[in-house]
Amino acid sequence: MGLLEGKKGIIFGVANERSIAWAIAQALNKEGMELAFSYAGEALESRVRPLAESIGAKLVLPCDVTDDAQIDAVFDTLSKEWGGLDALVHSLAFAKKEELKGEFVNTSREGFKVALDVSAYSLVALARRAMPLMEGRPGSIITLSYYGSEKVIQNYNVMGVAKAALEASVRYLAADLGAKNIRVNTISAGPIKTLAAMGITGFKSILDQVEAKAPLKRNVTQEDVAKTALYLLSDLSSGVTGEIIYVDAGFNIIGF
Ligand code: NAD
Ligand code: IMJ
Repeated sequence: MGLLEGKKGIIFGVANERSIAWAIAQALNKEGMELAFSYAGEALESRVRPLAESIGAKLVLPCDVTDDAQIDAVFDTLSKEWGGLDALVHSLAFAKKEELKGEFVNTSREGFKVALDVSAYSLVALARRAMPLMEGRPGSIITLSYYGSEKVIQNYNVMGVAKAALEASVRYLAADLGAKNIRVNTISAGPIKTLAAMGITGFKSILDQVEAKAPLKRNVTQEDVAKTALYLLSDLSSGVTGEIIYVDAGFNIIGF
């Protein structure tokens, strides 16, 4: 019997087969969890639906996280179809392309607002709706962060500030939701070649530096991240909440 047999989870953030969220979905499904998926915008439905169907998922729902009505609709459907929820995966981020180059000091007011809204506030919005469905299950919520929240990384700019807000939100949410036996944690992943890393100036050089400096002398894969997600979303991590777990081949512990 799988670790997650009889449990139900929703995955936000699959764009294609390279998405970290897709690797997490496969790992959860392998352990018996029934999954629902959301997609951001019609263009992505044709990518997400076949992936979801390949693992027998029936609920594939539209959800742009900047739209409260779409978020409400997702949780209404979950409430009607499932009547409860055990796991939520928040694996999404967005900043305008022009904000991810040049100097952070030039971040526009609108660029700051968009990055923080999509990449950080969305976790709060989703957690609040998940709460009544998870109450007494116990529940587990995870999100994905990056080291640029704590150290300055070239071109990451306003996304670094958004990830800092995301990580702080995880701690405040963990404090609020703990009494309901809902845990909230972050995985801080090393760089991985996904859609969110495409066209980023200097990305290859960052991968090379991780390989050279990280204790494990390699980069991490989506599967490395998915295995830690499985731990955080299962009873194996029953005593862990409000944490940042690094899946970065150890890169963050190295000074110079
Ligand atoms: P990805 O492009 O596959 O996933 C990003 C997802 O964000 C996409 O599915 C996209 O549809 C979604 N998204 C963007 N705007 C949205 C909106 N308004 N509403 C709903 N969804 C929206 O890339 P990924 O690398 O799998 O990224 C997943 C998460 O992992 C992100 O939070 C990212 O910051 C984080 N992360 C990535 C890396 C990396 O190097 N790839 C490293 C550490 C953390
Ligand atoms: C993204 C930008 C700059 C440097 C970066 C990254 N490094 C890494 C990433 C070093 C690892 C990937 N990452 C951790 C992200 O969180 C990416 C978020 C992202 C990516 C894009 C690209 C396309 C776009 N907007 C984006 N918004 C957020 O238009």
